[in-house]
Amino acid sequence: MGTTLSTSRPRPGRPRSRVRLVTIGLAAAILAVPSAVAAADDAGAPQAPGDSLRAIAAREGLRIGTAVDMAKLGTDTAYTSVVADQFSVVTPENVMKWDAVEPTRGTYDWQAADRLVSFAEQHDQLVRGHTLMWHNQLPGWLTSGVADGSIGTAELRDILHQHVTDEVGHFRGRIWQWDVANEVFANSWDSHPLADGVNGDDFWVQHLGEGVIADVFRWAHQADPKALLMYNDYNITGEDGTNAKFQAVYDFVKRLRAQGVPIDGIGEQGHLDTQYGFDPQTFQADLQAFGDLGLKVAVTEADVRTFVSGTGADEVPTDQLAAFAQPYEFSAMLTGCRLVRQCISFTAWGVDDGDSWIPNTFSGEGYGLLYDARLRPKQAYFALRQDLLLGLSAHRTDG
Ligand code: 9MR
Repeated sequence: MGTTLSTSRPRPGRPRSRVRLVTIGLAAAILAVPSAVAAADDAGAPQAPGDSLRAIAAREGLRIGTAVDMAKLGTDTAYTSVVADQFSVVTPENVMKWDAVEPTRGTYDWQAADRLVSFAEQHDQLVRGHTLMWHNQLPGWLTSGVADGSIGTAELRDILHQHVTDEVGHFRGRIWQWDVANEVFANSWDSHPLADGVNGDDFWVQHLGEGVIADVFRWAHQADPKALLMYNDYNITGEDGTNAKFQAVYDFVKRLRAQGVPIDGIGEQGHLDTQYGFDPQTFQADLQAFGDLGLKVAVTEADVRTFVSGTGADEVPTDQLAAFAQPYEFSAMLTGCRLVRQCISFTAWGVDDGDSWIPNTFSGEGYGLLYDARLRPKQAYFALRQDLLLGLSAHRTDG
């Protein structure tokens, strides 16, 4: 299982002298690197500003990420600068999904995805590949073929195998983490959970049986033995208030590991909503439990939504306290990740509130991300930056 591209994180409790050096180094970096994308270091790679999220987090070996909208990257200059300056790992929000890469059967379109991977390489960023087996955003030719019976079970399995082999193979050596299987476990509201908690109504499970979950990991591993292979889902760190989904995923991946299935990590998506409770202790404990299985963990799609009035950059939380809950929950998720040594990256699901899936899915809600629609950093952004800085200066009274 792959480790070449992975970062290893220091355990909490670093030697004092190193912390002091790091703090001084950071101060120097903040003064020395005023602007980002335009500046280039000796190796030719553009440098991020010293006070950016990515620069501060790099000092503790953590990658900070964002989902990227390829309709904006490279065309919207301000957006592109934020992606380059602030983040050290990127996830394609949509362009690696099956409907995007193979809209017509047998004809691949890698253009947008290739462009993101090249951008990442030019900006010293890693890439989270998203996603290989998911019930959503499947090409029409596939879903209609299954629905009308022209694609039978054996052929469907071959098609999935080919898809995983071709996509992972296409990007071989250039993807840090792959979200291999996405959202196959049942939530409390799903109607047909299987005995082990897998969602019996999931498209792939329904048609190919739950054994396919282990198979996609095996196929992905064959195609790129060095990529970190992740299972990615939401509500798997107690957000549903019961921890039942966590337990099901935990038991399942423990069995997969015991069977030698090449799964390297768990992606906790981190889609929170201020109207529901959030328990940072459970969040951290669940991430730690996955880590203790020998898995890496990552927060892969963080956002914290709330009810809003106004639109665009004038969007404000309707409940004044939600304006505090939003940065708090972001901060608590980052802290939970940082306290778990196996947590290798923390990714927000988009850059700004003007470009988020939230308002399209949850009527009346928004305000979920780190930047507003005019790309001004919000309190959540500053909270994360303060948290990261505090980590560097935590021992400053020592000397
Ligand atoms: O953010 C994505 C949005 O643009 C798409 O329309 C949507 C389609 O299902 O998928 C969104 O991303 C999802 C991600 O791929 C998997 N986890 C949930 C995310 C939000 O729906």
